[in-house]
Amino acid sequence: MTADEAARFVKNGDQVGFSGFTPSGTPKAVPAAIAKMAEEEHAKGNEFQIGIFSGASAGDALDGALARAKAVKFRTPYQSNKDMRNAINSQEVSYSDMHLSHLAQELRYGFYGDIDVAVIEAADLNEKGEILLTSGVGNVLTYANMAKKIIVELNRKHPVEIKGMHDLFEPANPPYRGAIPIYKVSDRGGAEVLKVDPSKIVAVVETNLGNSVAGFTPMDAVTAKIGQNVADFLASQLRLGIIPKEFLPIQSGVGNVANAVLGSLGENKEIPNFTMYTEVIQDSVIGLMKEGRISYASGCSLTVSDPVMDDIYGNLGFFKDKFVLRPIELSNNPEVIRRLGLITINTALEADIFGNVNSTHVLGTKMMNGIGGSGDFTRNAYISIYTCPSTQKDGKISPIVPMVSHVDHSEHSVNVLITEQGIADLRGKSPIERAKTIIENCVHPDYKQLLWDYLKLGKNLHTPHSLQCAFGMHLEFAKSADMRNTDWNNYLAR
Ligand code: 0RQ
Repeated sequence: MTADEAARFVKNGDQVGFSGFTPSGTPKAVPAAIAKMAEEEHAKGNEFQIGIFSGASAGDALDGALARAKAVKFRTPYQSNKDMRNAINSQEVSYSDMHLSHLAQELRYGFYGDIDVAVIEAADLNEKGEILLTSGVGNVLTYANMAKKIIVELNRKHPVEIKGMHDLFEPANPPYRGAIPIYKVSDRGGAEVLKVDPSKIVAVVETNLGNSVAGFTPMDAVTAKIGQNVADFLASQLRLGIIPKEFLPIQSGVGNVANAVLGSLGENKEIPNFTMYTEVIQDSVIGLMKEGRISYASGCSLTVSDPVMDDIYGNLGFFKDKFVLRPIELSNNPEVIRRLGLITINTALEADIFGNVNSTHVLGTKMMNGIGGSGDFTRNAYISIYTCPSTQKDGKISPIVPMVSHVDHSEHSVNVLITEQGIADLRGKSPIERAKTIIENCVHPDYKQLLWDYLKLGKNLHTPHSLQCAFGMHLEFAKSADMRNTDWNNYLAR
């Protein structure tokens, strides 16, 4: 049937689970039709809002369209869309920012009520209810199992030959959960297709829509230097024998810094060919696979630009035994992350001189995207690394501050902080020692003296904070739009 007809199965107040992860594997036609239907209902004076459960960010066709239609009551676990972000920050949408690996199990535990409808992007399906997923998985297994109704978007952009690309397995709930049988990145413990009760499928909508994943902006000097510093740090750990000579699997976040880091790892001659156990497989991973530098990647989605997707689908013979796509519950699973010994590299929006990291809130109050998988990986890593540039907004903001304005990753989980200025290894250090190494190695020269002066304010304390001044740099930015104007005396006097 048409997307408009299928959308009619979604009712006001429903909780809807969407397959996929990022725009990859996420339905595109049915969400747009739900948004259109919501606008029509609103025009008639009727209420129409739904709760949205996804794998992660879901792209403009879902998050953007539904936010603009004011059709969203509740959203979890992650988003990165401008219109959805605005709706969240104006309290129009209730947003529960969650560790991505938690959502599926917590839904099964009954924390969030029912899933009324699951909308699933498929490359193929049959009358037995076997669904071949596309390029992203997310939480689809749990949504499909829990849903009362299933709508399938059969997307012809994805060839049926991709069968075998997925490893689909849902852990049992406690007290019956066993070990997850992944002992190396390429191990598989599950099925190639998603099996659902065929009587639950109420609609099949045929589409031919690409993922429209944006390419990367050209690398600038700061990003390139951060990447190089990460590669140099890992090479030094290899030389010391802290990282075994076989190397360890890499997890890296998404975006330009992650792209630069992977590029630098690929170029560094000391680092052997490596594997990835990560969330999102992006363009740079595919490039390094072709060069032989990455031998295998396990992820939750292929979030690659359209030309790279065409390359993969055109050369499935080469790529198919080099990667696997799994549910987020497995790609981000703490048991597996700790067992495999992942080196995790994620981006901080803000970090403090004691090693706490804020990944989510701009200046403490405004949601940017969400914690995503960063917490799943950081807390369980072999070595957890955070990167950020040493300044933002033409130098007017220092992402390194006395106290983060929101905490996502605490000092207990963050091993290493890296900016384009240098590397702060925080392992085994006391708070004052961490502060000294961060200020010395990572802070921009414009902010060094300011932060050295801050450190002198809290004498003879285990964590030498001045509670009057801890947010002085944030308050100064609110006042003069430039953190460099901060004068601690203004706050000490309060
Ligand atoms: O502003 O958009 O106006 O230019 O914030 O900053 O430097 O472009 O950072 O795009 O790499 O995203 C942490 C958000 C970084 C991302 C975050 C302003 C800055 C700019 C964006 P503009 P950049 P990136 C597993 C890993 C959480 C999820 C995660 C993220 C804009 O990496 O969402 O880690 N992480 N997942 O100017 C005020 C500061 C600022 C600031 C930056 N301190 N104060 N503004 N900005 N720092 C993978 C997945 O989960 C999928």
